[in-house]
Amino acid sequence: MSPTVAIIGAGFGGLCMAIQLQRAGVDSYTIFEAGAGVGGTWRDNTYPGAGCDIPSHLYSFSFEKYSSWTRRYPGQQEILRYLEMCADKYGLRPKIRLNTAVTGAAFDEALGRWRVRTAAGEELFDVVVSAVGQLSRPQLPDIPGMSSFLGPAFHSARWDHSADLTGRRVAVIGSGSSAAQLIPRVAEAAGHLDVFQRTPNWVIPKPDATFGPALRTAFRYVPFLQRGYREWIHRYVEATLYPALAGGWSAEALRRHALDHLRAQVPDPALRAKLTPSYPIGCKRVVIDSEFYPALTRPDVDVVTDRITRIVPGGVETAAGLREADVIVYATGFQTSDPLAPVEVTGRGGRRLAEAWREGAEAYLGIAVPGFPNLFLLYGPNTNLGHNSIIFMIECQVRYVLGCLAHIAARGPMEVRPEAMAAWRRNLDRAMADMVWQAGCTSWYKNAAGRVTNNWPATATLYRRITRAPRPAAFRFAR
Ligand code: N01
Repeated sequence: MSPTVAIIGAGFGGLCMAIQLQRAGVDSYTIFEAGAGVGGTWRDNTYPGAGCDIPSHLYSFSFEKYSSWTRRYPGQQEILRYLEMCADKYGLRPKIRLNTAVTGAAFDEALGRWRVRTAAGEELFDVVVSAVGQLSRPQLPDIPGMSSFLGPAFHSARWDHSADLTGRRVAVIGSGSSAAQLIPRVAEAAGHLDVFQRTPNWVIPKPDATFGPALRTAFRYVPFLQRGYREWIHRYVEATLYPALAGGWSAEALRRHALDHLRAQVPDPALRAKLTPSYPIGCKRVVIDSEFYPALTRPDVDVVTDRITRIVPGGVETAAGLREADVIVYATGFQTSDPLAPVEVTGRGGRRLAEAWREGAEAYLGIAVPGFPNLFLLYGPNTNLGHNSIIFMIECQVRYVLGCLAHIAARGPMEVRPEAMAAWRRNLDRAMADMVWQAGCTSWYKNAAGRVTNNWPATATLYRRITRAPRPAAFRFAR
């Protein structure tokens, strides 16, 4: 009999897991989704200009080609439509419990099963698959006086669409990927925009283009065109972008590309100086956008680099004085060091996952954690990419979990051995030593202790190879 599976989250990861179970003829699963719809991050991030800086054909499932992409880089609504189409096409809807947050998951050693807790009570499952993502919990900053602000103030991932920005003075705090996407749209609407930049980011152009009807028809009907195009982009980023992050030959080329982009788009040398990063390119996530710099050169936009001291009822106070604002947007990123934190996960011996991860989140292959049998993580620790599509990694992980389910069906609960975890950690540390993320910058890739707990330090192609199938020697089985 197939193991029963609780999937937490109905974003890309959870839907991928469910689709592949469905395709394998397994329907003994339930998807628990805290929100009111499918789509995860693409349901939550509705800020103006939200979209993906990875090409559409790469940022989608390899097994579910889509001829309807209207542009090279998809917008948020288009990605959400794609995910909704997938949920419908594979008949997942009846298996998804919306508005149902998992609050706890405890491994019952006597039963060899997980007790999954929601507001409705407790249910037993053989397996838990976490698909909560790494960027699902907004991080508001800790600036004194935030609650005193009189106007609308919200996080980029919780956009308040009732706030009218037309002609208003808007403050955007933060200048990462989300800020870069929303600033051009906010600048168009606002009377004046202050962008509070603490650290400049490296920015490279996004060569976006629409796919006209002829090209879309070709994608639909020409055999292997989509597959070939996708494979070409995959190989291109693996061969050029990845080496740039690993201290390779292309780092300097990428840096020059970014500086050329800055020079071409920002004529004012004083503004250019403000926007020029002082850390190696790739240390923080590179922003891929062609509209960000032009927005910053507008006469009604200021880039403010003075330190923010507090928020006051009428605006943002900096070390250089008050900047008045009617609306504040916090584009300040996400809580990323323990993505499963809202769920109290308890493994063998009553050990809490938060406790096991006290020094930093880690998992064998980013998927399995010693002491937590039959718990599998999608987009888990050290599987984020700085150069390729996370959907590729998720598909590798789902394939691996399917392999684990076959073992569990035959041999009962499986748990990764601490020795396998230790060997994995050593390999990871060795590979990480070459990566640019370690260089002198802060980023969401690292935890508070400065350890890179989010990123994968090798190519996505290598990850696919090592996750092809579970190695039984790395696990302990119940029988
Ligand atoms: O968040 P971030 P994001 N005072 O953490 C600043 C993915 N993504 O939402 O750099 C002042 O990158 C902070 O400053 P600093 C992508 O992987 C993908 O923009 O810490 N400023 C920084 O500028 C991305 O990396 C797409 O000095 C404060 C900003 O806020 C990830 O999501 C699109 C502050 C936070 O930047 C997160 O991006 C969008 C404070 N107290 C996002 N606290 C795609 O296209 C923070 N900041 C796929």
